Amino acid sequence: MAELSMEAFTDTVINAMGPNTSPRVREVMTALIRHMHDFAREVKLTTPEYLAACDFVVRIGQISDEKRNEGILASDVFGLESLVDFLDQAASSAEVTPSATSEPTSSAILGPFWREHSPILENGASIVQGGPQGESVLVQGRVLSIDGKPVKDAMVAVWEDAPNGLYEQQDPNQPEYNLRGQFRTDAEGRYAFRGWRPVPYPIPFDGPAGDLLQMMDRHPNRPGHFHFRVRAPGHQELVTQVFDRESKYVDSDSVFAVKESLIIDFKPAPEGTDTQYVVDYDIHLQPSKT
Ligand code: MBD
Ligand code: FE
Repeated sequence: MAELSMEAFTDTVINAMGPNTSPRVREVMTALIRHMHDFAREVKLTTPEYLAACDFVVRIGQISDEKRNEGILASDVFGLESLVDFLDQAASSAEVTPSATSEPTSSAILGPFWREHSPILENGASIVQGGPQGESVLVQGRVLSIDGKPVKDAMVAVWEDAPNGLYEQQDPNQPEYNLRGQFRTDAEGRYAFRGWRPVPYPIPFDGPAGDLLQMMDRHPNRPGHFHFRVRAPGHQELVTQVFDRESKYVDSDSVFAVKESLIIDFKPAPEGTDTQYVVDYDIHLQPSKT
């Protein structure tokens, strides 16, 4: 058999897909195969390098469990989760209605530390259950539709790392669901919670994601941030993060999630209040797609 040309070889692999493949799978796989093959040709990938890449994928699986998602972490280091977030947001802001009085709040990546079923707490309650102490902050604001109307019964889920730079599931010394909570907005769309002023921290770098960072001579740090996931009747879900303007690494987030509109200010609280800082933060949601 004559050797196939490089290009013809790629077509042979693509054309091996059968007629029962769905159109989307065909579209995605065609592009994936083409880009993978072009990539290997461009860098003249060697067999040892190819085997190292397979081993990298194996190690992502081996180090992952219900508390550690190395797949998300490694893709974050490549900027892939943030790129997908940009694409998603560009697609959904193309449909912003003319009656809108404000921009929808920008999204940001979910990351590897989200957990479903965090405690449902009263507005104004603290998400601190124990663990290391930090600087206290009260975060408060309203959830509004982009036409300016308050959104009642939105569930605002928040999560953050502890003042030692570890999320609850990374740290055996923190109570289960520490620094996580969900808050239901009232008739004016208000939510409020107390927590610690988030601190910068390194993403876990003792596994394959860390090896990647090291190979590329990059640091593992993220600026201090709160995560939000907001789900409300009649509105599109919002997953985002807000970043402390004064935090180190705001300009060099290791996972490329910072957007200018998501940078917030921690204001010193008035004398005599029971918190050191206050953050006022309104969230603007887009109506559901019809
Ligand atoms: C995080 O805390 C995070 O929020 C993201 C997106 C990636 C790694 C660690
Ligand atoms: Fe995070």
